Amino acid sequence: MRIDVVTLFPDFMRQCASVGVVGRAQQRELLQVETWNPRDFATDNYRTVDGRTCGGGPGMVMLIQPLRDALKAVREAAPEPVHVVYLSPQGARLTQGRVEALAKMPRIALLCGRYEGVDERLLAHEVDEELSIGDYVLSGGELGAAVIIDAVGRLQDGALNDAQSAQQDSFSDGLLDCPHYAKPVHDTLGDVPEVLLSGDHAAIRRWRLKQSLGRTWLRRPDLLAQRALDAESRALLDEFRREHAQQTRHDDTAH
Ligand code: 4HQ
Repeated sequence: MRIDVVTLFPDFMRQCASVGVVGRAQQRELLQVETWNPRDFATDNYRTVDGRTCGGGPGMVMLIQPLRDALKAVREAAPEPVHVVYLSPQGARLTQGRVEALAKMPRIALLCGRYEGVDERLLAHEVDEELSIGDYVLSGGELGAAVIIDAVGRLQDGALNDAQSAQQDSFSDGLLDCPHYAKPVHDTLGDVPEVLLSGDHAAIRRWRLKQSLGRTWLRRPDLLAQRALDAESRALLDEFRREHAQQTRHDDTAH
């Protein structure tokens, strides 16, 4: 897929997309990231891209014209229709579900605002979807765009090797990830759970699913409420809760 980023900081965005799994996806031509600087589309000698907010008060707003011309260039750079995303705290929260939908599109454009944001009329006419990466305020849309490039880039066919398979991810089934261990089996920090050394693959699968269910119940009960559990998962979560209650009682009486 192709991702076009409209940003005042194109070097930063290219750097973000050049490392790790996503950088490799670009080398393998599974992903193409292009940047467009609105400043290159400004028409005055100062290359102005922002103006005072109408109605007064502090702060600047990104002007329609340079952004409209940048997006026109984006649309004309390749034949496929472009799904334009604007990053802002006013957008819908980014979730793995939305990431998966974006990952299936042939082309998306990420519009990064600075200052107080972008003139509302440009958003109304040129933007298909407004997304937020969380309830906090950033100084620009670039980090949100980097989050989307990373999350979407790693889902491209062939970007992950078998060991990294997206199937095994936290959230791929709406649950948190299970704990992971490597050698040494015994360490002053503790021992690796015995079941993981047993070679019993069915038992290991059940243990991992139980841990995922248990941690989701403990840390993110909101995620569990959103999905119906099958009989096996219900039984495993019950087991986890019993063991957790036992553990808690034990901790309370330990001196
Ligand atoms: N901003 N999720 C304000 C964000 C943000 C977020 C980007 C700050 C847009 C104008 N973007 N600018 N949260 O805080 O995506």
